[in-house]
Amino acid sequence: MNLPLTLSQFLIRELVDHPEHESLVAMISDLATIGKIISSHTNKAGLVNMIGNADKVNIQGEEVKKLDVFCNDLCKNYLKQTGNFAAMASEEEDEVVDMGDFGKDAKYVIAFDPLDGSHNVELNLPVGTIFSVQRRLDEFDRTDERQFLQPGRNQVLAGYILYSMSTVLVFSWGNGVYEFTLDQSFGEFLLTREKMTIPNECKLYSFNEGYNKYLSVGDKKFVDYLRDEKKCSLRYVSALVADGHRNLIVGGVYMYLSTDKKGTGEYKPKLRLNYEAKPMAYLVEQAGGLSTDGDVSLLDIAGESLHQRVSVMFGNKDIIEYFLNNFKS
Ligand code: FBP
Repeated sequence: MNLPLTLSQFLIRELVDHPEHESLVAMISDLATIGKIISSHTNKAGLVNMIGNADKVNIQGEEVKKLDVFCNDLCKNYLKQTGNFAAMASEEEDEVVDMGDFGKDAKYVIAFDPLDGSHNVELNLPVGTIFSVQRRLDEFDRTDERQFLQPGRNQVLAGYILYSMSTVLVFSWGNGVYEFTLDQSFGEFLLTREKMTIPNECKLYSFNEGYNKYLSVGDKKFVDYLRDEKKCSLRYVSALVADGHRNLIVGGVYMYLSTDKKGTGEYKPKLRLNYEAKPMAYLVEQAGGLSTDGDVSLLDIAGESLHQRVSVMFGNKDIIEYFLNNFKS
């Protein structure tokens, strides 16, 4: 039997070649375990009363699902045991979480969207976990939110786990993007793509077209250009991880642009900078693509608050450059 490299083999090789990557290797190993556990729960969510709302609203004012709570608690409690992280931020936590005594001397902080696209759970559609790791800053207390307000270029590790037809772990620690696919039968992640590069062609655009009328003039012209002139096909799963994953493989542009739904002239973004935009942008740029908030790279934005939202566009290099040169307001 010709088995692809397992994640364990990959990590051991990395450790032999780069002993200084010991913490990164430990982190990926722990994140893979989290991925296996969430994968097994998403697979049987409808059978074990894990579908539906948790009767809770998060700091973003969104209904929290039972599976959101499960995934958040898992990330928090499992990673507390590892001692790799001093603090954690999460879409489901109002404040920065102290990672306990084991994490008191840890050199890293981690931000999560524990279950991205959770509205898809009851529909049996793809969801994902997104993570972003940065170095702990010595000048601030470990639970100071400024730990998380570093520009995305400071990330030392970023990635996601997509729970779909199969479960895939995609990550980068600054040396290209790797994809491992979980073989559920024996519980190992196997290497399926390495040094991923986003094709430099734009056949697809991913955007909620229902919001077209709420866009700024420049953004609207760009979406119209993609659809009417460039003849791109629309593909939209409505889960950032799934849409981002597809576009990373086939090329194209993903957009969650600021909208003015109330007609007040104020354009509001939806996606969160620290645990959605930053890690996805890091992967895309590692794969040779580009990202922008409409003005600068998403990796150059130092946040101002933990749950800050930002306008998001990422994709292959040419199309993002075309936007910046022709449609930027
Ligand atoms: P959650 O992390 O709260 O699930 O929200 C983020 C998200 O689900 C993205 O994954 C997705 O791209 C977007 O919201 C979909 O929003 P909309 O339904 O407005 O297009």
